[in-house]
Amino acid sequence: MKNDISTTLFKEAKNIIPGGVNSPVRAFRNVDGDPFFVDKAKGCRITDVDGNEMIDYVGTWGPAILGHAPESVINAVGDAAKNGVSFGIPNPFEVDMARLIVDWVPSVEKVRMVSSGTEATMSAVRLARGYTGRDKVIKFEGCYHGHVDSLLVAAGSGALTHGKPDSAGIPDAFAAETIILPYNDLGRVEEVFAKMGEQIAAVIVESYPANAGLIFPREGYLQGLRDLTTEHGSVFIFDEVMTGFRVAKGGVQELEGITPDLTAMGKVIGGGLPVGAFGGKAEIMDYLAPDGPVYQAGTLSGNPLAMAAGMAQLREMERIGGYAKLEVLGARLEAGIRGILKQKGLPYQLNRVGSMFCLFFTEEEIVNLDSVMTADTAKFKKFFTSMLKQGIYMAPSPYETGFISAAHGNEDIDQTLNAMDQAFSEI
Ligand code: HOZ
Repeated sequence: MKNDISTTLFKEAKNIIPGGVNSPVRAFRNVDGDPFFVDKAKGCRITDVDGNEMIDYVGTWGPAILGHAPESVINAVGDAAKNGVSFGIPNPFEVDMARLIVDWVPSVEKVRMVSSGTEATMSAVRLARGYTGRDKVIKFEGCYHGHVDSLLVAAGSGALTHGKPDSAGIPDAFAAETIILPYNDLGRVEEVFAKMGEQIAAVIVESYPANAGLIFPREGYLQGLRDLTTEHGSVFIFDEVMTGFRVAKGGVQELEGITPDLTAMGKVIGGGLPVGAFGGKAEIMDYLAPDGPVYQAGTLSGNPLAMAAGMAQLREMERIGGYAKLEVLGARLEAGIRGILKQKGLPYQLNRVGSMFCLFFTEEEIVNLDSVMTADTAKFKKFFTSMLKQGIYMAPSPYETGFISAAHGNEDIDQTLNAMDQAFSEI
């Protein structure tokens, strides 16, 4: 792989941008390398500034469900831009988007738009505290809810990748309001509620944790959390920033038949532009200003370009039967990987739902962060490096989830499987 231009850019970037990147997950430190710089991306392929073309499974960390630069999104953004790029005044796109979210996401009766997934979870937690008049929040080890102060403890994603699950800069007093529990252990949650249930404002959980690999809930776990929060008057918050509009139109809550009180959304809903949203029961959402006492705001919230991009992406997914297509592609990739692992006698774990997947270099069943941490990171590094050399871009961390887009085709999946066959032989 040629990398002269990327190397020069990264050298300059390191002098003027901390670590040379605008988000730590983009750094290649965990895979002993330097990031490449992208020139352009179309469909499932990206081309870097040195002319290397790759099949992409990062998909801008989730939003690119139709692949890169889909015509429908480009046209919608272009059309909207002609009428103005930002108003700070209500615009009709916001109402269309709110209507779509309320229609698609089973638990959402009212919704407010924000500009990122972090803002969505942060606002949902504040609202839960304002609504209940309580301070404590339960979160789970390895779950990542964006870089919200009180949630940046025992966090996943880049915080875990770079060895900082408990970030510096979070006052002890903030962290003390967050109760950290292992994922998939309902007994521990019951104990905490029995001891201090009247202090717990909310339980926040990634609907399927996807920032420490991809972990699935045990049978009854999510319903158990739902029942406990109802019993104790706490707000149950589903973080569907990764899974919302990705695993199904209505996210995990549709697949699992769980009704959270509040849902945080982002990624796919913005069509690649900066968007988040949080919504839920009208009774709780009405605690927001200007109707209620909980303040929450944003200059760019409901931005017309972001709304147009998101609407166009979601409507196009509907038009092409995107979710069914992604399931077929995901199943092909899964069957191929399982076939290779079996043939080579490798005991690794693979988790997949629809177009989301993660491979764990361990023989332990993946149920929580402890089991994720048994994976062999040296093997992951070799695997990642081999795949990249063969023109397949996976996230540069063993703790991130892969994404297939509707622009991937059978040939792309098969090319990926051939590369995996080779990579597994090299590690
Ligand atoms: N939430 C993203 C996937 N884990 C990470 C995006 C970022 O931190 O830049």
